[in-house]
Amino acid sequence: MAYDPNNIFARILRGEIPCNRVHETEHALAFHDIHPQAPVHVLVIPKGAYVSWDDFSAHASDAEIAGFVRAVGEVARLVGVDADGYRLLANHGANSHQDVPHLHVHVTGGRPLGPLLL
Ligand code: D5M
Repeated sequence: MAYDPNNIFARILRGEIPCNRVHETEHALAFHDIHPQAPVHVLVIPKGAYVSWDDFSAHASDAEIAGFVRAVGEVARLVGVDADGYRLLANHGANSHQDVPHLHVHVTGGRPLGPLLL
């Protein structure tokens, strides 16, 4: 899938649309999900133009990948879910019901989440 430079997260990265920011680094931006499904529901996105985890892992530099992965861990600590546990989820493509075509990792927690429902 080609990257759409006007997807909503690209527009957030360009500052055209506001977000409720949690964390920002050289390689990543994190903000609260607009439709939270748990007491903590934060999205972490890379700053580069990658559609999905598949695209990112194939094409991003090692520095971007390391920076992004670190940022996810930092977000979990910043929002206070590291001690009790949290779930990471990234949707890829049509079968996963990926809505926004810019890679994002959902960080959810703040309550027992139960087993992963497929
Ligand atoms: O999840 C896409 C997620 O993106 C979904 O949980 C809603 C969220 N979303 C959509 N627009 C916004 C804005 N503007 N701010 C914050 N969160 C947003 P997916 O994995 O693609 O199904």
